[in-house]
Amino acid sequence: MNITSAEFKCSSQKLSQIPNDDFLEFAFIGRSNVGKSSLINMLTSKNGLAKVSGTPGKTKLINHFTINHNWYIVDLPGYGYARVSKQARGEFSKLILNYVQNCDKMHYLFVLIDSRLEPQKIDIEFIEMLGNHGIPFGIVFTKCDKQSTSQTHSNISAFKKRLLEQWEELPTMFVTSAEKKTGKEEILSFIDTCLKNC
Ligand SMILES: Nc1nc2c(ncn2[C@@H]2O[C@H](COP(=O)(O)OP(=O)(O)O)[C@@H](O)[C@H]2O)c(=O)[nH]1
Ligand SMILES: [Mg+2]
Repeated sequence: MNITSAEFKCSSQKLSQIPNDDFLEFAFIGRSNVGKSSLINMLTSKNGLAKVSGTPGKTKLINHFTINHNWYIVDLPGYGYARVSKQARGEFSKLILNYVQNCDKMHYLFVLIDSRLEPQKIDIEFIEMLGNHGIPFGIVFTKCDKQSTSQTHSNISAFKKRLLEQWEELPTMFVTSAEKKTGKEEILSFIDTCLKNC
């Protein structure tokens, strides 16, 4: 699929404010600074579409972008940007939970994971919550240009191993670099297939 048109639609601070139409939503989420805005810009080939920031935790709203006049990319707020206490972990913001658990228009959720890191508790807990609620999701490993391919593969293997401790099946996975445009075709053709099967 080619993205020929990508436009900012709106920012919402509540589920009741999101667009009331029948465009399907493909949402992106992850820890702050994981590379969400960069990935959205890379997928849409539009550099200033989502704001890229070196300072984590800035976006607290749900941002909708209209793609090809018939579906949405949804940029969700990052989770886990504060150095929160152990107890606070796993308590994702109400806005995030409300959207991912209750938005019927959300067709698929891409969970971004920094490919440089060993499995992070907060990501594992988020994925566990998704699995428990039967939310359709895939995993996008980001920033793979920042290390060798073998290091990326070894980190992804560790992540898979961690998931298999809890789940029998692994979700769909993508390996990406916003810098090198790695994974663009794979994600866009995946979305294309979803749209065609609806
Ligand atoms: N080298 C490299 N840097 C990246 C990549 N994706 C994001 N970054 C950098 O990581 C930082 C956070 O990116 P951003 O897209 O704002 O993350 P967000 O908070 O998840 O939206 C920025 O300094 C980006 O330039 C990538 O694929 N490769
Ligand atoms: Mg961002």
